[in-house]
Amino acid sequence: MSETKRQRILSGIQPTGTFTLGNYIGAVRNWAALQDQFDCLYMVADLHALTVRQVPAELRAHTREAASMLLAAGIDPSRSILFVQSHVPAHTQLNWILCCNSQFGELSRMTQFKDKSAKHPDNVNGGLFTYPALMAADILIYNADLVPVGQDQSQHLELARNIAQRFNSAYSETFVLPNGYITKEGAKIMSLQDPLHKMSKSDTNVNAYILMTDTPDVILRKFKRAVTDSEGIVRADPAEKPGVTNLMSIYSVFTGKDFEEIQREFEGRGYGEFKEAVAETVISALAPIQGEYNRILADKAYVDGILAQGAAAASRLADRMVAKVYKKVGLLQI
Ligand code: AQP
Repeated sequence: MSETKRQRILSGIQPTGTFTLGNYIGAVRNWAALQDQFDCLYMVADLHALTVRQVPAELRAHTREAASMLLAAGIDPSRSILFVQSHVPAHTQLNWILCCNSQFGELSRMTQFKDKSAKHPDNVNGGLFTYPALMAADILIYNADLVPVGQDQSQHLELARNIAQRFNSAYSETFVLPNGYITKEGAKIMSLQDPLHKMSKSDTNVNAYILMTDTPDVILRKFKRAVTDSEGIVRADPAEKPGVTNLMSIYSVFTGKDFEEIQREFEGRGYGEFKEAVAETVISALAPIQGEYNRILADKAYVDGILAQGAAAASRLADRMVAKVYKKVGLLQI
């Protein structure tokens, strides 16, 4: 009896700060579940983080913290490959080849490049511009079939497909064309202070986000301060009531209730009570993860051991692909 090969998934997260509730709901929470169905590679994308200026000591700390949080959130190193991007040099080797197969015009059209350039006008660097080629390398180097992405990354995934297709037609079939994997719970969580923008870990306003490590008091306080509107009715309306709708999305994720049920539950009750209920569900959902996280983070040797094992396993796959690509493009093999 022939066994069907499991599809391969690759996903990454930047160690640009402590993960937010947005990172958890939109990405990390789903990663653990995907392990049942797919062969998964999960990467702490430290090289991508460098496209924005980082404090070296903080980047190092955040990288180990990110790995610890992924383990705490259920990534199982005996089933998945968990690694740090810079520990697998093949990513940067393939990146150069893919940069040489990307066009200036297509890279210029990336909205993330435009957004981040506007956000950091003093540091519009080459890495920020060629970021999508490195992201393409991250995916194509493992022949990943599926990439779980939020809407914000779909343009980059499309570009990765275009680069792969261009390479395949110039040099013969080499890369699998990756598809986006949209999880149904992949809600986009918005800033608590400016609900028209997504919740981001690098936001300068600490009240804009809930961190995965925030204490119950801090979580409650941040939700109490969340921007809503003057209507005083808990109902979903993304255009007119983005703040309340965002809180409803968060409540829905952790309670499993849909918007109608939530609306009924809080009928005739004010925003104060609603915000407290949202905070309570988040506090209890995060408590077990926080406990695990603190335990794992304290065991540096364990985390580093997992990352070394992950780097070795990822390198075995990635080095093979780079060797193949170098040969195809005509680099001399000796
Ligand atoms: N607010 C969000 N809601 C849902 N999903 C989100 N993600 C990020 N923010 C939200 C998802 O998290 C994954 C990893 O993201 P990343 O760290 O690689 O970069 P990012 O998307 O730029 O995340 P941040 O928190 O906004 O980081 P900074 O502030 O450094 O730019 C991705 O799958 C993303 O969709």
